[in-house]
Amino acid sequence: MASVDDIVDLLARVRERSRGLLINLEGKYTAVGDLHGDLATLELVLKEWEGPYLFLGDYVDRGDKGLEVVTTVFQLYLEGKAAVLRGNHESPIMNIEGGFLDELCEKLGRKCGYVYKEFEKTFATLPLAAVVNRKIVALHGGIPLREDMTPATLAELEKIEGDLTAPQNPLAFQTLWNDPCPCDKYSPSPRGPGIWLFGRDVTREFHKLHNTAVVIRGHTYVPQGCAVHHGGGVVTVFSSSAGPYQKTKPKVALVKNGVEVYDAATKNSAKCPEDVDVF
Ligand SMILES: [Mn+2]
Repeated sequence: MASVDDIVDLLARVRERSRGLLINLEGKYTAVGDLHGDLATLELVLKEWEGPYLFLGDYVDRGDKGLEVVTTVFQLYLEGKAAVLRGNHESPIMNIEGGFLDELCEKLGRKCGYVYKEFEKTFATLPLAAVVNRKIVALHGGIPLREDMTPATLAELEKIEGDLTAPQNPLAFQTLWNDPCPCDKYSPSPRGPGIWLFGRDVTREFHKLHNTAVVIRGHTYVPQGCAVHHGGGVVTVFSSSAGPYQKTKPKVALVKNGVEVYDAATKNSAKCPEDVDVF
């Protein structure tokens, strides 16, 4: 187990290397969905799948090895072996109830509050989205909607300023929290106020605006570990079998000019259900 000083130093280095809220990537990536403290699956992915890796957020809470997972992911980032996006669980609004703060206190003792504040500051600097080879958009939750309910652009995400701790900005918040629905337009999300389910028209318009093909994202729990939405315009990858997700078969995706989903353990090509209605 790393010491408090080592963890605080690692977090400071991640903040120093921050490249903004939108990053551009080139090449072939192994994308990894929600891990939620599942160190065993992370280790399996690092052993069986080649980097560089593209982590889609939700490293902590629910599983009991969130600290190990998030520090491993950050270490890979500092070594230039991974791109690391923010999930809705990289936030104080989740970590008090979700288990990560308790985990820090169990593992680090009385300095846990101080270390948590360092995590909080670091989470706020993580990118909200990545564009791979100008074709594939990676983010944790979903396409954010403006006040007039049209899709926001990546350029708008890039320009977001101000305090992103919670995050307070509605477009940033929705990028971490929205989900696709098997519908045409949009509807309020059962996840809570300010969160939306977005439909086929939103996805089509978003890809038209950016000349992109696929949004790859995590966030939605599906027992199969993956799902395809909106005729392939959105792909969900889920990579945790920790905590409440023990029955999941974790998936990863190869991302280049398209998105191919595979079972993380067997390496077989995955059959992902289409247009699942999880809500
Ligand atoms: Mn999530």
